Amino acid sequence: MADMKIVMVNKNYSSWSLRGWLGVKQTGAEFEEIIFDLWTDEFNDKIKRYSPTGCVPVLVDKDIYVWESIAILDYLDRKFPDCGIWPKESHLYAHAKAISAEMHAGFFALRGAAPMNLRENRPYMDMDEKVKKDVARIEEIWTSCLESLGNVGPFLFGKFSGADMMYAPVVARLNGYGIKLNDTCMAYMDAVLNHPHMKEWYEAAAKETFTIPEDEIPATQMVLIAP
Ligand SMILES: N[C@@H](CCC(=O)N[C@@H](CS)C(=O)NCC(=O)O)C(=O)O
Repeated sequence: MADMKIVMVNKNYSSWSLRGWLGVKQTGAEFEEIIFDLWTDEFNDKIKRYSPTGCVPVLVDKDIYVWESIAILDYLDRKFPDCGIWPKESHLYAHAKAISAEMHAGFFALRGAAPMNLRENRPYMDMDEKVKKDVARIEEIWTSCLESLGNVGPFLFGKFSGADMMYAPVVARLNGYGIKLNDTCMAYMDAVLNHPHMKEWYEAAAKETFTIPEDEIPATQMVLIAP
């Protein structure tokens, strides 16, 4: 039996689960997936065994429990220092952690207006000012990493890192809602969507049948309006 387990909810919808899973996957170590259907009685009954917050993802490494996606990435980087979750150079590490913290603690307008739903691709509708502001900041973050930090791409810090893991669900949202960015960012989104771990996640999501009605906005009614 694998020492590490990652507790998650449905791959189609769970942006936070995706971040933790990409981290554990990058280690190359064996791990087990425990997946619940979000907000079902079973989830509500069992999640507290793993998570003091009642939220996923949670990484269980024997008797160590790590909740919060960014803490999971830090824990894995410390346990597997060669797997490259965070860049080693101090200035790149600082930049990667800062933009990841921005994602972890922000972009509420985009998150609220455009729930992750990997099975659906919707036509672009419209964005209100708050969503536009979030998208503009994301474009600025990605462009500055890809063009000004001197890396060779295709990812934010060269190789696929914790920063890409934190932004991978954003890539999925922008792609799914048809939101276009500059050419540099579009090429970056393409690289993320074609990363083998992302493809594996998308394939698994496509096989899920559980639905969350709130995240199944009919395309005809969809307007990106911030909460
Ligand atoms: N800040 C947390 C967010 C975790 C989160 O909100 N997870 C959602 C699933 S995507 C969840 O567990 N929701 C359950 C609930 O709110 O009851 C992290 O980074 O891990």
